[in-house]
Amino acid sequence: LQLEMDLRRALAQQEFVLYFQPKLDAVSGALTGAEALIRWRDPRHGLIPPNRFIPVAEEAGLIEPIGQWVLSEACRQLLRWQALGVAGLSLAVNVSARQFKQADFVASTEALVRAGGVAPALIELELTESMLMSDAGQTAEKLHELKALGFSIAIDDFGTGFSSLHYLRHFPVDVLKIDQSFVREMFDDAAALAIIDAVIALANALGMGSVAEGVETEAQRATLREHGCRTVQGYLIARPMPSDEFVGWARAYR
Ligand code: G
Ligand code: G
Ligand code: MN
Ligand code: NA
Repeated sequence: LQLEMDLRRALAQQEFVLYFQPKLDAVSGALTGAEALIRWRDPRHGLIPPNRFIPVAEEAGLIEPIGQWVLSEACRQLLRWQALGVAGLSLAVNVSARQFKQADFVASTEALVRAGGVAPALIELELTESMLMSDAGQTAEKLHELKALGFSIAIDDFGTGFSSLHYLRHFPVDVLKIDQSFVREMFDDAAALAIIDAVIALANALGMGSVAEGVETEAQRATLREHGCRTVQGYLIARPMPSDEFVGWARAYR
């Protein structure tokens, strides 16, 4: 309850901040985009990671306003980057299950991005498998509406939820994000590498993009590239960082 009150205050006092982690084209190495990851700068406890407060925010009904803040702030930062010469990037934003379930999710997302002055094509919405599996009818409709508006749809942590390959045929998915647990174990567990291989093949065959997360070593990156993975993200390239640091990083990288 204390945490819930603190979260309300955090929202009111603008204590949330977005960090950004770069995503690279696995073949050319070009910087193609970033993932926005929320943190809470608590005046007493310092920087708090999302795993510690997103579940509470969901329980407390605070995830909608937080999700809306994330989208607005993501748009604001993307425009800033463009003004600072770091242009042509797409920005991935994590969406929580409860946020996506809201009846007005599509309308409110469109309104926020429009108000933010950003083309929906530059925003990639990261959804999880479990979100897509519950209430498949509603989900399909929402995804098609988001697609029609120009948003890009990624399935986050792919392979860790209750997947049905069925939905890959019926939902307009653009990108599969290979969960970092597979990447972490790719050289220790033959099954992990086999699954990575299968997911990349699936994405390529269906005309979808593939992102490997949690890439920490050159060996992982090289193997992912050899297996046809399109995009890489992880500490090897850079840790998630505040916006200004991201701009500096992007300039130095180019
Ligand atoms: O950044 P970090 O690795 O600590 O993120 C941990 C988890 O928090 C990840 O599952 C990530 O998807 C989630 N997360 C990060 N930022 C956001 C956000 O803005 N909204 C939601 N709903 N989840 C987020
Ligand atoms: O669930 P989601 O994919 O949104 O969560 C991404 C999380 O993974 C973030 O909390 C981010 O900080 C973390 N992360 C990003 N790159 C790496 C990495 O290379 N290694 C590890 N261990 N975690 C990472
Ligand atoms: Mn994510
Ligand atoms: Na993930």
